Amino acid sequence: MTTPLNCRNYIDGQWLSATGEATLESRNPALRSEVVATFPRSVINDVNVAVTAARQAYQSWRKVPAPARAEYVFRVGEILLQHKEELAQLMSREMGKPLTEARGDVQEAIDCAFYSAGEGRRLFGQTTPSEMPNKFAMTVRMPIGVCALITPWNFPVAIPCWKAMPALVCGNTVILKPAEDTPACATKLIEIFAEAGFPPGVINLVHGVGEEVGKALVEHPDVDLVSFTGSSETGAFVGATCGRTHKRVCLELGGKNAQVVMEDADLGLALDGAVWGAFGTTGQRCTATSRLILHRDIKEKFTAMLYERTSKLRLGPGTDPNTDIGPLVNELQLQRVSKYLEIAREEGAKVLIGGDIPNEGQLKNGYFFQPTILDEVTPKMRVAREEIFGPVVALIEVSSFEEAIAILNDTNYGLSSSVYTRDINRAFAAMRDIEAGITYINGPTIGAEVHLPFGGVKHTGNGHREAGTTALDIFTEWKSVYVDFSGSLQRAQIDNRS
Ligand code: UN1
Repeated sequence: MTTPLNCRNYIDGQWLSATGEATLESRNPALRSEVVATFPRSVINDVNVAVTAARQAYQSWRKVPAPARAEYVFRVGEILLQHKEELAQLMSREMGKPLTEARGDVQEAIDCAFYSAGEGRRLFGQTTPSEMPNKFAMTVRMPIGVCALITPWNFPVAIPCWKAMPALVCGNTVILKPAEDTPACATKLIEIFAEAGFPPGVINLVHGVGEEVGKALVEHPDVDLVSFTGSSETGAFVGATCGRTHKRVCLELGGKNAQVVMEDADLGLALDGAVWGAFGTTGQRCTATSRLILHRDIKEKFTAMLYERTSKLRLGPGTDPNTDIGPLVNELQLQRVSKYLEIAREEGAKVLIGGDIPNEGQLKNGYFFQPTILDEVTPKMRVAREEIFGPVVALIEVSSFEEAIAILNDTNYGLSSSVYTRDINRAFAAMRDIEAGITYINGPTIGAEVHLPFGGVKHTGNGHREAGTTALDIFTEWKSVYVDFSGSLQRAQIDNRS
């Protein structure tokens, strides 16, 4: 066992202890006895100090030319590359995902760094003719100000970077409030930002509890923007508070993503996608495949294939290279998933495989849950409607393509979706008719790339899209600029009309 990392806040370019004495700890979810890190339970005063620093820094940061701002972000990407393995190992220990996936998480942050840095030399606005002679019209993007980024534990490096990198390139300053489960990942990440040499106050880190630090940030009058990824319940609070206090708010919330497998699909391919989509990251992705909508002609065969593959998945610590499925992140998640299994049984779903906490050997030391297939699920059951965030997939049988799409859409959420078919007409109809922010054809519901918009419809979000160039729309305001070089007053809509 290694000595726990002693995490501190990073405010105004300095590593600081929090105002209060209280500390919290993160533990290895595969081995509860192992404390990975201790971190401060910050209080409102710490938030206030961070906001003051970020506000102060904003005044000069916004004037640094965007290409120069982007060079800092580029440097973060270069340093991340050097620390990729170390960060992946830490992530695997702190939140449990298998090493290959942890490396992917860091890689997503690296991709985001290089992609966002390129925007420093674009940040395009428009020029457009004026309706008046001798008058010039254009649009420019302006930063918003102080951004509070409240991030989850499931992508503890990638998600803070998705938010922070475009925010910084756009000229904002940032306060990161990371999830309580992954303070060490956040601390190591911010060490890398610090090494990249950002001026003091441009990027800040405040550890603590969501109900305290997160809430204080959301309510703080000097925070201009909140970007939150997490549950729909907390998202509703964040959205309502930001509405009341006139803050810009970007919400990335839950999902109840489905993969459709039609009777004409390549079943081997669909199987690979289903197993990866449902059980990758132990189902703890907002893009995870939570429902498998299967055409009745292939349902029996496909279910047998899925059963067989699922039975071979190896549970274990993420740090073990032989592990397919790591633990859930904490006790609460374990209880939540267990509770949904109770609900599934009460509702009459059939547990084909899994459905329990494993009790063999070392698995008892962590928050493991068996990969689970629920059969005979109907679209109205709670397990077909509510986000479980665990290695549980519900099988729903349909008789036609139209029914498949209708059931896929019959949810409050709309993040990711997938259809396996060889029929090009169906593929295009799916792209048109599915109500989701992301649709995959012949690919699983997980695996978004950083240069495309990421986000969803309905209760999944509030209309914003992270990543891609759409991230710039979150972190900037448009300004329309008119330059009249006629030397006289020209009244629009009046002087050019007889
Ligand atoms: C998330 O679960 O919040 O598309 C993000 C994916 C990853 C990102 C998931 N690139 O599955």
